[in-house]
Amino acid sequence: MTLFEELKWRGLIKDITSPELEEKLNKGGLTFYIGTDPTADSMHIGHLSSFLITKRLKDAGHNPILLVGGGTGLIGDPKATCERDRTPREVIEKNYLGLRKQVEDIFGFKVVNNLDWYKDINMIDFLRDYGKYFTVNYMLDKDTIKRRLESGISFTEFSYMILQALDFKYLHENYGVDLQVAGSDQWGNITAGVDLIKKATGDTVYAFTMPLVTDSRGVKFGKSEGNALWLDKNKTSSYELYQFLVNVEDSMVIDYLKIYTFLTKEEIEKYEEVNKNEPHLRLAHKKLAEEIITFLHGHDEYLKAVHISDALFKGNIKELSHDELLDASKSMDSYEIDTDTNLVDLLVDAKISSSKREAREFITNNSISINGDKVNDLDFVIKRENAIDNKFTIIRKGKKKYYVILHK
Ligand code: 629
Repeated sequence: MTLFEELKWRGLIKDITSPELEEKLNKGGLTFYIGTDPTADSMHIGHLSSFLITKRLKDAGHNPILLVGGGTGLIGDPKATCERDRTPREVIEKNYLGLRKQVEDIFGFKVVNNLDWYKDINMIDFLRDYGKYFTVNYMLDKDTIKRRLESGISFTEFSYMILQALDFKYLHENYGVDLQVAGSDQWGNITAGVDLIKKATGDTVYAFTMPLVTDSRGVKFGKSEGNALWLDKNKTSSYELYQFLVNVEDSMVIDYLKIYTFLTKEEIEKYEEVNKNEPHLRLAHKKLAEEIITFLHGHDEYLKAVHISDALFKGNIKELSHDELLDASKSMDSYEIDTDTNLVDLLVDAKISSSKREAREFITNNSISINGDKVNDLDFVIKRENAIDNKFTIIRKGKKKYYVILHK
């Protein structure tokens, strides 16, 4: 398979600016970039599918540049729905530093900051030297802008595409960038750059976008969880990531192996076979988790996530270290208490049981464990002095359900 055929097979090509791009991608040697704005100090799982393309293209002989938008982050890429709040400069700067470090740590490729070339452009020069290349009609015709005319869009966010176009031109002229890649939501911003470069320099540059990754109901990958799945393991532990990944839909797991791993076509087809014949083994799911967690945080983090998962499955929380318990507790429903509390009352207050009668039933038939020990005493009291680290008590109900009680 050529690189382009492989990207197609993996479902990683949505739109391309020109058919010539296929041959150029297969030949290698293109300098390309992908950008992200510092809307937070970490990327989340939704960024991963598109950012992994940098390694795929690098491995195929292309030259990656990663951009973190210290400048565009101050303006805000218009969302389809509504105007963004204006984030304070110091927050953008903090996010920029966190994001830049993460991007360098995970991918190790050259990182540039578009504030470096924006900060020297004054407004008159910007309007004269760049504004002139964009007609308002052209800008109004972009899908994201069209969608926002109803709810209203500020001149600030309306101008954003000019900045991203300016980036592409700057990187083309100063770093020889001939290709920009991104997720499908970026098509308007990217083509603005392709058109600007054609108009201003006569050069032809290229772009392709990747599809938005969703589950079978069209919900963005990772968004079905209550909280975001961050690529920073201090925000989302490897165990939380593991839990999410081993529980993705059977019907989607092979597509995710194509999108999120570097397994070969032959390897993935083997997992497809196993997933069809023995789905209960969840080997494809575990491999997805192993590949993503190992890529992001190293194999030891994956092994730690498996160890936590196995211990909780067997109910042996005593074998977990303090850190492992902390990680595990982040995936559990939690409930706070500020005094020592009778177990029956707590089970009802924390909605672990629907009534005192049910709570008593659970306790009497040995369905409740406290910090790994079975408890069948109806007068049992949950006390801070017996809590792990004086801070939390882990309650297990039946075989699989865990709750963490936080002692305030
Ligand atoms: C200046 C800024 C550039 C090029 C790109 C950018 C950022 C771009 C954007 N991207 C999204 C983001 O920052 O907003 N305007 O969160 C995000 N991107 C990765 C993928 C994406 C996209 O970081 O392209 O589709 C998510 O997968 O939404 O010169």
